[in-house]
This record gives sequence, C-alpha cells and structure tokens, in this order.
Amino acid sequence: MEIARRRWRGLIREYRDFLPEVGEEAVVCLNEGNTPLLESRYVPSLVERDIRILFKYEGLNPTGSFKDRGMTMAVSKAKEGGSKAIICASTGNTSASAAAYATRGGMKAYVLIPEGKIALGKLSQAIIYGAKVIQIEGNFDDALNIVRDVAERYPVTVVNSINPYRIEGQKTASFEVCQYLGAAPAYHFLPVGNAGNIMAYWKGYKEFYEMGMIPALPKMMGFQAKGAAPIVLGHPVENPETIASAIRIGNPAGWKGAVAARDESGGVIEMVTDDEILEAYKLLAGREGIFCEPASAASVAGVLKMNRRGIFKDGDTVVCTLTGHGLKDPDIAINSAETPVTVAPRIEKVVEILDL
Ligand code: AN7
Repeated sequence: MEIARRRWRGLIREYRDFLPEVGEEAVVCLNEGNTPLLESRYVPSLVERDIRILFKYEGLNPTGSFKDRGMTMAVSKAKEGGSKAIICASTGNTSASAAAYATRGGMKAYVLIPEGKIALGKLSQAIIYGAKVIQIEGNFDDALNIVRDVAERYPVTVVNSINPYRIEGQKTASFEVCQYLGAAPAYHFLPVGNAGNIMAYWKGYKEFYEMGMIPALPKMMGFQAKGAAPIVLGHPVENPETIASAIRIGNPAGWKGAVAARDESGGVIEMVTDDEILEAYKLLAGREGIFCEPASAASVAGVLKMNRRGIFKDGDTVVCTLTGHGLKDPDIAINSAETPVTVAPRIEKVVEILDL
C-alpha cells in the first residue's frame, strides 16, 4: 500500500487564492492554522435546547494562540516590503507571536507590554524567541499609543491588528470552520479584547458567503470581561481590570469594526464576570479535557449567559473560539484547582488516597 501524503503548509500557502499576494520567498511560516474544531461533549447538557457546540481550539497554533494566523501574514508582508523590524503592544499573545515570526523571518521584534500584567507563559515566549521586551508602567492602551507614535517616526512595522494584514490572516479561521461544518454555524462566540478577531472572523464569513460557498452567515457573539468592557458600556475604560489579562483592554483599536460585525450579523457584544470566566475555564479543562487560557473561556461563559436568556433553538450549531492555550497562564490554573497531596513514598500511603 502506498502512503497517502498529507502536508499542511501553513495558511498563506493553503489559502493563497483568498489572501493578499505574497511572494513565495517572503513567506514567513510556522505551519500555523489547521486547528481542530472539537465537538463539545458536556456543555450541550447545560443548555435548554438541543444544540451542537464546537470549540475552535486556537491554542494549538505554533505559539499557542490565534495570533499566529495574523502574524504570518503581517510579518510576511513586512518582509516583502523590506522591513527590518516589527513592533507591537501586547497583553501577551501578540508579543509571543510577533517574537517568533520575526525571528523566523530574520527580523527584529520590539514588544511593549504592561508591566506585571502579562501571563508567565507569554512573557517567557517573548523573551526566549529573542524579542526586545519593554515593560511599560501603564496598561495595554498606553503601550499601543506609544507604538503608534514610534511607528510614525521610525522605520518599523506595526503588527498589532491595526495592521490590515493581521485581519487578513486571521479571517482564515472562519474558512476552516465553514470547511469543517460545510456551512457557517448559527452563532459564533468569541472573546473581545482589542477587537481584531471578531472583525477578522466576520470578514472571512462574509467573503465565503459572497463567493457562494456558504448559504447563510452566523451571528457574531463577542464577550468582554466585566471590568474591561468598553464596547458594552459605550465608552473607554480608563483602568481596565480582569483576571483574563489577555483582554484587559480599555480602548480597543478595533472598536468600530467590532460594532459593525455585531450589527451586520445581528449578534451581540456583551460582558461576563471574572467568576463566569473562571467557571467556564474550569469546566473546559475538567469536563471537556480542553485547557485554554481564561480569556478564551469568555466565549463559553457567553454561551451559558445567552442560554439563560433563552436565545437558542433546537438544531442550532454554535462555534466557540478558544483563542489561547491554557499553558500560557499556569498561575491561574494552579490557583483554580486543588493542590496535589504529598505522602511518604509507600504504597499504603498512596492507596489510602485513591478511591479504587
Ligand atoms: C487569548 O496579545 O490583544 O479582540 O496583545 O490573547 O482580537 O484583541 C490579545 C488578545 C482573546 C482578544 N483571547 O482578541 C494581545 C491581545 C486571547 C487573546 C483576545 C486576545 P482581540
């Protein structure tokens, strides 16, 4: 029997016809994309209606978050344009991704992060991939303002989602969802921070719809954390606070695009509390076997909230994006679960504890 060869070549090569052109020699790629869409085995049992829920597990990208989709595109275009350096502000995942892709593409990465407010895994990534990491005595919004100013005056390419190539790369996640399901879901739930991803998914769905590849569009359901919910409140939040540090953002750059995605799709942008986020986070790990970071769980907290409002009907398909891997933030995992017991190295002591 001959071996059936299957090779995923990263999303720029796989979706070439749907993306801005990049010369082959400029492609900076770590084989991102092609992430699993996993059927929920537990959450539907908490929902009043007979619905199907699937998780787009973006934590399985090369640096552990969805940011890699946008970064391959943005960094490849920067390289093609002759850029020697990239810069971003970040709550952590963008910095990890930018650092990896810059290194892969032979460029320098400068990343500005809020001091003491990014998860350990993300900080360790940015450092070890070799980025120049600068901690700002302020929050993400302050860092992004500085990044914009620097890029206006110096020869460096911004790779935050204000860079349109980021959105182009990220829209491929909705292509994958449609190809897996053979259609768009009825609802697409995702966390909202700087509000690039909700725009990107919506753009992807609309493009497939306009090409006649899917018969209908989903409703976009975005969720902010209660202490960092500027879009829900209708005004910037000066001192955003949430345990979900990835979405601790008070003045999202993608605000208008997120509102457009919400309104055009007939969806919502709402908020969930830190307790609701943590409940969904623990449920995903403990009931589904899927470890995501707290911000990602805001999507599932959103499903449970919308269920209480009674929006679902029998037969609905719901997709939740789990934007980042749980290992990004080990401190929260350890603080959210039981501490392991310690015993003497003897079988009697061990079996005393097991319920066998
Ligand atoms: C796990 O890394 O903004 O609404 O600087 O890391 O597209 O910003 C991260 C955002 C959701 C929100 N989930 O997405 C950054 C950054 C995770 C994230 C979001 C982020 P956007």
